[in-house]
Amino acid sequence: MTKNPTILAWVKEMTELMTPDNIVWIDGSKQQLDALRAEACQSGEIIKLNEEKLPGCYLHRTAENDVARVEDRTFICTPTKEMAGPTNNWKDPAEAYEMLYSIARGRYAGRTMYVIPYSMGPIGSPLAKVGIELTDSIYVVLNMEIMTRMGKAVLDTFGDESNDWVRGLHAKCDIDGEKRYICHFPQDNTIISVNSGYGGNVLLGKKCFALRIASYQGWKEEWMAEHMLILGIEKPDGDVKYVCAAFPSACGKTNLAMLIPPEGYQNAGYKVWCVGDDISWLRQGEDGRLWAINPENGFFGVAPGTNVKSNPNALASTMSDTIFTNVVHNLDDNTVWWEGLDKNPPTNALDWKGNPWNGKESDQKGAHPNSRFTAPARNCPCLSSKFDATEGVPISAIVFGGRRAKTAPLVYQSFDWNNGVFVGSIMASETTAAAAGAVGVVRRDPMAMLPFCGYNMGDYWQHWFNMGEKLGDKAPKIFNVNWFRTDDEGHFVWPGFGDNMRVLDWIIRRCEGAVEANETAIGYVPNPADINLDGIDFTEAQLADILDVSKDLWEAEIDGINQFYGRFGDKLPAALKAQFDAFKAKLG
Ligand code: GTP
Ligand code: SPV
Ligand code: MN
Repeated sequence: MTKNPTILAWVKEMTELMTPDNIVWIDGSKQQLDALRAEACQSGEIIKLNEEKLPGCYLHRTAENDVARVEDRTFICTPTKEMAGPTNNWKDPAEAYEMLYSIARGRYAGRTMYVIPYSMGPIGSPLAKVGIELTDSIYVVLNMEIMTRMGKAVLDTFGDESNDWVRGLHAKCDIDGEKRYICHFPQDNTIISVNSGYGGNVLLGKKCFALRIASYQGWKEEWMAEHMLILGIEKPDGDVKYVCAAFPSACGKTNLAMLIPPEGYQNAGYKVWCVGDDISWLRQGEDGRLWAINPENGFFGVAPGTNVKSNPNALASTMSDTIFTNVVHNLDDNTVWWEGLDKNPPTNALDWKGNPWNGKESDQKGAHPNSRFTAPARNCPCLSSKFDATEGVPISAIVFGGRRAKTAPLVYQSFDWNNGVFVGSIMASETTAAAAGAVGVVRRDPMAMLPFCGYNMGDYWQHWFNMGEKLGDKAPKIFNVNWFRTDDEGHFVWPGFGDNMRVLDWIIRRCEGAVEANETAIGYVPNPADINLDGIDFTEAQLADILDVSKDLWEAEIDGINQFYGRFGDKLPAALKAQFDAFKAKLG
């Protein structure tokens, strides 16, 4: 399928290492994929769902010990530990290769090696990049087909000259949690993943390439790879403003990206368009502005909580050609279910582990909290007409956010770009089920990139400052949001979901200089009267409450920020320290 000597040489080397019985190059044809689906159904790897209700859809169950990303087993393998920085696990590259090869050697024996050429970003876009993933999992092939542009067309466009492509080796081995490693070699454009079959650990185009390797590439090549959704807000006059937003895993990116505006906004002629729900690649355009593409081609979304009210567009996206992972299998009509889909759980069903489950009687959850759907972007009813645009879309605002029961107000705007970098750097959020480990613990997660930055985060922050300098007065405005403030009983105060449009509206008006705001120590906070509350049962007093900036709570952050920054030693950018000092002074 290719004559590119660098690709052929690596595939040959890996073939000798892994000793597969067969080699199949994925050309992306329907015929080839249909045959693979049939084979995976036959082996039980996937289950064909009700063709009338869910055409082209399948169910897959991972091993019980393999249901989320494993941050403690994820490594950045750079020549020195300092290059990976204090927030990454590090291994010496030579030692890592030796360890990984000893785990993986010969492990394709008796199996087929699938060679998947894929493009992150529209094929041939100047912002796109190519990868090759080797895998012994048909589930991975079928997911990559949804999540990326893949197959022969990628190699045809890539040609025979370039060596600028990312090598990805995945082997299921024994799904042994003790020997599970997700390793990145930024200097070699290489990713190796062993002993997992779960999403973010094995769909190597996603977090491994499009964030960990790409963030390093972006640093070297003056662009940015970020854990950000991209959406377009169309105003009644037809003008569309694009916003990127970085929230940690399972903190609302997919939901915001596919938001349906409240009725009042719809009647006035507002629309929201989805460009991406998880990852943005951003580059300065010829006009000096920051432009973004979504490198992905599908959505690997959190299933629980997705329903006709919370996210009808996401639900619609899963109605055909979708792979469901670790959800409930409804045996009555061969469909799927998850907590929060509706109030009518199936009674004759299998839970995510494949055990008999009666949703009316069981006190156990049927779907895993990190169960997911893999749905093609083309299915999304609000997909932006710019989804395939090779130049991307121009970004007006960047929004950071996380899960904070207290402290962070519903929304605030940074004083300027550099202050926005500070705002992103001190982000903190309660952990979720998207990664193995405790849930609900507040941790620092700068720019929602803590688990995804492929180099020293001190250098990463400096890169943000440098980008801001390049962008000058064309830089997007930077905001922070928090949908997750709780009352004394622990209930979310803000209705969220579609009503987040009210906050986006304020953000856009701020970008246009159309509305005043209150200056506080942390940034500009809205006057409650400037957030449109028409049509919801939510008072200005309630709003004032979640817009409150408490001096005590923010003072309580200082120690944590100090400690966190202290870990970076002299890698902490001077500009960030200056921002921190200014913040403390303003807080008084
Ligand atoms: P990843 O795919 O892991 O990166 O997650 P994500 O950031 O795309 O999160 P997603 O949109 O899938 O939302 C995760 C969870 O947050 C779901 O259970 C949602 O129901 C919930 N959620 C999303 N938006 C809101 C909101 O505005 N308010 C509240 N209270 N919950 C929300
Ligand atoms: C996340 O955890 O941020 C995800 C899911 O988007 S995974 O692909 O597993 O990383
Ligand atoms: Mn994500």
